[in-house]
Amino acid sequence: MAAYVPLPTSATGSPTPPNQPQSSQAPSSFRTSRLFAALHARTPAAMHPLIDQLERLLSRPRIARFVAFGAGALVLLALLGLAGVRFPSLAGYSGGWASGSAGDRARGKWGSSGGLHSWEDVKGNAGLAEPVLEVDTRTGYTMPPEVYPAALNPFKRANAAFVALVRNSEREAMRDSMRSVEARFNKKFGYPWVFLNDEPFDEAFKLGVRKMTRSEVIFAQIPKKYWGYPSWINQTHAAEERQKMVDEGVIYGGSESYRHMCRFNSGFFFEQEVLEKYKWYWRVEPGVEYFCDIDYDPFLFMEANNKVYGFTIVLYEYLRTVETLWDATREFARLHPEYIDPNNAIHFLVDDKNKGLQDGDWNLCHFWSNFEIGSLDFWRSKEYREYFKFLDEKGGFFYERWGDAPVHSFAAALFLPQEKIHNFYDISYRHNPYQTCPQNRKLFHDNGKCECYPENSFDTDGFV
Ligand SMILES: Nc1nc2c(ncn2[C@@H]2O[C@H](COP(=O)(O)OP(=O)(O)O)[C@@H](O)[C@H]2O)c(=O)[nH]1
Ligand SMILES: [Mg+2]
Repeated sequence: MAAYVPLPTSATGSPTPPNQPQSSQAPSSFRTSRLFAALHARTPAAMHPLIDQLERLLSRPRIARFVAFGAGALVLLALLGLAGVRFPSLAGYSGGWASGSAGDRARGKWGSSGGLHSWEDVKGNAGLAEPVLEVDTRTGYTMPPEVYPAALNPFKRANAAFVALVRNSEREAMRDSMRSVEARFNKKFGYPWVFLNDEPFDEAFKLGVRKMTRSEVIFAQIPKKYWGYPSWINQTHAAEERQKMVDEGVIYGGSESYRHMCRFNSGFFFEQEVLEKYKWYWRVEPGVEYFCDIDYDPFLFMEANNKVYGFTIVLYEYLRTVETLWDATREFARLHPEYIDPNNAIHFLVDDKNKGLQDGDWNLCHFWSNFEIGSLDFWRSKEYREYFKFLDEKGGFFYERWGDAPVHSFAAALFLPQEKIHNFYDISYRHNPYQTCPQNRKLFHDNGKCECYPENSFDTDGFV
């Protein structure tokens, strides 16, 4: 049992502790023996044999060197940490903040491609900043910072807006759409909302939709010239044709306002003064729903990939409503063959691979235009304006019930090279009665990104 030895006040002149093996390592042994003497002094007697054992071990030169090296490495790591050098976390997420792409850094610890977002990460708080606490002068509480994702999103935004043509009576359905869009996407990006209406928006509508977003909200009434019968339309004939459709049970067959709406969406929405400053739009209708988180900016995607028109759902048109639209389009193409892109998407419209626009039958396929992400400049182009004017003069918006969906689809499929049209397969979208849901479980479902069933997707269900 080692006897009590008082702690030396300096290295020189201090007594030699007992049990100190005399070896060539005298200086370091001497330092360790002082340490062990101190340990003896501060620990209960029951622990002393253990301490002695440790001391004997450390007195062996190889073990001493090993321990010294380990301790040195630990001190170095601690110093680097203090200097602000960050190491990738060992907690299991990939793409630490100190390395990887800009996207990896922006996604931070939540954006791991491996999908390991464990609470352990949070407990570890690796790489996270100390919150700036501020006293709320109203309540007196010290508040952690508010986290509004759009304000933290460091990336540039596109010149874009949501556009919704909507009636006052659709307020609640519009609010539902906004809730979904905001939660899945816009909370992180903060794009403005533009609401259009042929009538003045009432206060309840304005208040109701403003409550659904922190983004800018703009309301505009559509001037009368965009929502009414043009001079060349024979309204008696139009009424007779509507009546026929009513008798045949055609959906919206008797509706005048539906026809004004389709004509407006075909030819005029992109001309509205409130939209002049924007380059991109995302169309949102009341009552639609999104089921997947949209974590990237689709507008920037469109820009980066040179896209012009984006869709989610393709379906067949109701032939009775568009009986002469295909022929009118062919006639326009004969007048302006220079507007038809050589690499167009004609085989989206014509099944027979040996036939083209002039000799092929339209398969009735069209992009369902209640969802669109697109370039406003495409609709503002000379080709499209002339095409719309040509169609408008035919009168089919009123004598039949031409929809903006087939009109937009023909223009996109014929005037654009097909690679400028994009299927947003990753944007899970519902407009009654159809919806899409991405199929890849690993990318979209096993990681909490989507809330839909891949088997309940229009792509796989087919059209009935
Ligand atoms: N302001 C206004 N919006 C309309 C009118 N009719 C339809 N809409 C809007 O136009 C879009 C398409 O109409 P909707 O009734 O959804 O047609 P569906 O999707 O073809 O069944 C929706 O955004 C409607 O809110 C109208 O008379 N006035
Ligand atoms: Mg609709």
